[in-house]
Amino acid sequence: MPRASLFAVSLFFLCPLVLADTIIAFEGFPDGTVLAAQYSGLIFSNAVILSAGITLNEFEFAPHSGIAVASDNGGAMTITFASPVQAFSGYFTYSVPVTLQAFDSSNNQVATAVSRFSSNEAFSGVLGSRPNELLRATASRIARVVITGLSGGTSFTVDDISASAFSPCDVNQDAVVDVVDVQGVINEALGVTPSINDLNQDGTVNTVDIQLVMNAALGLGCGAS
Ligand SMILES: [Ca+2]
Ligand SMILES: [Ca+2]
Ligand SMILES: [Ca+2]
Repeated sequence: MPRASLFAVSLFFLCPLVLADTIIAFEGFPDGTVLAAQYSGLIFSNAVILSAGITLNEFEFAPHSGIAVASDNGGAMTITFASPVQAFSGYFTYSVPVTLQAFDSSNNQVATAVSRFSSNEAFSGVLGSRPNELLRATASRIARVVITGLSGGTSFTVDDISASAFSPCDVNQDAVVDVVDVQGVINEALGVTPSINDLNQDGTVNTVDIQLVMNAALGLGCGAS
């Protein structure tokens, strides 16, 4: 077997899932803070911080982390992402069924998830339920998620939300950095395809960028700047 093929095979088996995760625990804000653009890369609407011992009934709506959560405030909670993400999740405690919808930038629904129970508070939740159910939506390009409980809000809490953006080294944006991405950036360096993935931002796609993707494909992380 030629050396090039052997190398390709080893890259294939090593390919890790390389995602840039943003996790938000909602800690550190005063109780009652209305969320908007406090977290970089995300814009919230209809979301408010509730803290244990103040406005949060933590005995029913136990935080998944710390003392604070976000709650739907006045209507369905919406989170818009500055750059598309390919997964969104959060831990939900609810007094009515909750629907998580994900939309792309053209407003097409690309994923949906529905709570398992009609309610899951610690004491009042239906039999068999527990607080902090993980709801998750995955799609290739999520621009926005809408989380709906009661139309007027104040019907669920969410904590420890996670949004996974594409790694800059994931050239073809399929959520895996592997030999296909290495080949993609090689083609750009050779001028076969347009030079898009200038990962170190030095104005040209060349061996330095190829090396960055190769390192990422080998599980060494994406050192893109
Ligand atoms: Ca928390
Ligand atoms: Ca890829
Ligand atoms: Ca470069």
